[in-house]
Amino acid sequence: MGYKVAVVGATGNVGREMLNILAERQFPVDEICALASRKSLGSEVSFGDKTLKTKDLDTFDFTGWDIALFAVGSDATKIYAPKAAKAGCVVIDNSSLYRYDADVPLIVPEVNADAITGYTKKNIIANPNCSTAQMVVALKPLHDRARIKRVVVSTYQSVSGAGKAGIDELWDQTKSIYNPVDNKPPTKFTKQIAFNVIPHIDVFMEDGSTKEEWKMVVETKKIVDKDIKVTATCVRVPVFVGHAESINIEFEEFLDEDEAREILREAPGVMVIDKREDGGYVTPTECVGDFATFISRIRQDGTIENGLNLWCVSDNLRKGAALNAVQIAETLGQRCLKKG
Ligand code: 11C
Repeated sequence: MGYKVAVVGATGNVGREMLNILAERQFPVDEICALASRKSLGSEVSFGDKTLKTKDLDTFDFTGWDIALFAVGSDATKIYAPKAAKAGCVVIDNSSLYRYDADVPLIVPEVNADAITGYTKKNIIANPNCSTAQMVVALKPLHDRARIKRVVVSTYQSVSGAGKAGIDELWDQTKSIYNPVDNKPPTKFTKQIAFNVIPHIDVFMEDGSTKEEWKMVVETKKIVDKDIKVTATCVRVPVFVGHAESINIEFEEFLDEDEAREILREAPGVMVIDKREDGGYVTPTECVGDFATFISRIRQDGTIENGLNLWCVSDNLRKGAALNAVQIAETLGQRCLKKG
C-alpha cells in the first residue's frame, strides 16, 4: 500500500527531477499526478518508464491525495498550497514562501528529521534553498562534535538555480561568442554570464547583502542551531548544474582535520573525496545526477584558533531541491503518515 502523490509544477526542471527521483528511489506510490499551469496543459512528463500527461493545477481537487510536492514559485504556492493543505494533503514546498514561518518545519532529513512532526500546524513542510541544503548536511555532524561558532561561506552557483531561463541564457551567450551576430543583452542575469562570474543572486537587502545570502544565514539557524553565525557571499558562475561552496568554519573546540574527515565519511548524505593530489577533489560537473553532497579540500585554517576549511559540491536540482523534497516525503511516510 502506498500514497497518492501529486507533483505541482511537473514540467519545470525541479518538478521533472522530483518525478525522476520518486521513481528512482521507488517511493511507494499508489497513484501519481503531474500538475501544471494551464499554459503547459497536456504536455507529457516521464515517471520511470511511464509517461504522464499533465493536468490543470487550477481545477485540481486535492481531496484524498496524501502528499503534494510543490515546485512552483511563491506566487502560485500562495494560491494552491493552502488549498491542498486544507483538503488534507501534506504539502512539501520548494519555494521560499513558508520557510521562515514558525509554524512550518524547514527540513533537511539528515540534519533535523525530528522537527518534521511540526507539520501538523499547517499541513505544510518547507524545503530549504539549494545552497543551504548542501551546506547544512556538512555542518551538522561537525557541529555535533565541536560546536560551530561562525561560518564564512562563498558560493559558486550554477545557472540552473535560476530555472530554464538561466540555462538558456548561458547556452545562448556561449554560442554567440563564436557568432557575435546572435549576441543579445542579458535578460535573466544582470550581466553577461558566459565566461564571467556575477556576485549577485536574488534581490538586494538594505544592509547590502542579497536575499540569497540572507537565506543561507536564516535557514542555517532554523535547521541546525540558532546560535551559529553565518556570513555568505553568493556568486553565479557559468556552470549548468551543480553548486559549489568554499566553507570556512570556526569551532568552539579544536577539531583536527583528520578527525573531521572521518566524521564526514560517516555522515549521512555525505561523500568525502579528498586526496591531496591533482584532481583529488570533486567539481560541479562530476556531481550531476548524484544523491550525495561531496566534500573535498578538508584542511585546518591556521589563522584562527579552531578553524577548518572545506569545499562542498552538490547537484542543486537534487539535494538542493527535488531529492531533499522526496527525502522529506520518505521521512513523513516513515514517521507520520499511516499507510505506505
Ligand atoms: C539560485 N538558490 O541558485 C537559488 C535558487 O529560494 O529556492 C533557489 C531559490 C530558492 O538561484
